[in-house]
Amino acid sequence: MLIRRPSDILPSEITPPALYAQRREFIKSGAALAGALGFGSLPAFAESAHGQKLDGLRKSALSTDEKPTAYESITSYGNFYEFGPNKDSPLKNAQRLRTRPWTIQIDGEVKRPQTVAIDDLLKWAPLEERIYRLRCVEGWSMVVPWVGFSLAEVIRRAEITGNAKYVEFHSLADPEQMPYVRTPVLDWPYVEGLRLDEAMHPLTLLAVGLYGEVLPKQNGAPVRLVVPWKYGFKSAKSIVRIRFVAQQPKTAWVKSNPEEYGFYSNVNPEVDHPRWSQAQERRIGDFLKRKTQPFNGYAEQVARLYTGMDLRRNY
Ligand SMILES: Nc1nc2c(c(=O)[nH]1)N[C@H]1C(S)=C(S)[C@@H](COP(=O)(O)O)O[C@H]1N2
Ligand SMILES: [Mo]
Repeated sequence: MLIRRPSDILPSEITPPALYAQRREFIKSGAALAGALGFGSLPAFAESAHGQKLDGLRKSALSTDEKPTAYESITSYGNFYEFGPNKDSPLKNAQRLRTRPWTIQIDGEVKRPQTVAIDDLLKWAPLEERIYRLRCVEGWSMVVPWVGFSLAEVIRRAEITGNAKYVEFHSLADPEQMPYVRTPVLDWPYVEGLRLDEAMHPLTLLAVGLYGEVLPKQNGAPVRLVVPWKYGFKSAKSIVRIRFVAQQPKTAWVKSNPEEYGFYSNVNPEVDHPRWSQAQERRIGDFLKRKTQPFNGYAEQVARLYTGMDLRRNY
């Protein structure tokens, strides 16, 4: 079996997905069908399946007013290397992921390490809909109506010690459920990290849904990170551990190729990837490319986190 490393895939090979006619109408009819079959009152946080509504969502003032990318595109085109190297591998292969029972270990520099069941974690804060831009390091972007709450809520409950300076996020790495964890694409588990102030920023989201529904497995069910001003790979999927640490984490991408992927990975049109420019991006569903914005358009909210830092060196 020939497995290409993600870093060997050229941006010229990345094609936008087909345009789909069915959009939200499809979601609505799916929910109506579930209702007609008597599943209308499914517990909101059961295993993900299309049509499972999340109720009582607040609208967030942090949302962009741009038009969300089609549901079918968001859920069929993405990266989740535990399930394979192609853009449609996650959709095809992630359906075998079991998202219940699911626990998240919260440990490291905390006063009281704990293991929280996902359904308990979900009660820690009210769920919001947050529409964010997502910019992949490969040069494509989407607008995603996520559902979740600020990671800051978890940090507040975690009772961190004064030594906590960074946060690590570990994705599940179970070869029984994730076939490509047997292959050396990355040094598993997928580990990402943030500086504590980045993690505390109100924009930093723990997502448990999209388009008003339970998060699809291919998008990182049951819980994933979303850091909208950074390249997509910072947003770890299917998280099983949140660890507070004193030293800058060694992330899976930095370990695999430090020349190409830095710890910060803030979206920056002025700093090229070694093998391609980052000046432009293709919004999925659009034909023409558009200019990439510093910090993915979130500069006003986050640029102050990096005052005095050389963002060419700290890419
Ligand atoms: N565990 C894990 N998380 C991951 C990835 C991955 O391969 N494994 N890919 C990242 C990349 S490169 C991107 S662009 C986003 C894509 O997520 P989405 O398809 O849900 O938008 O997930 C990120 N999170
Ligand atoms: Mo990405």
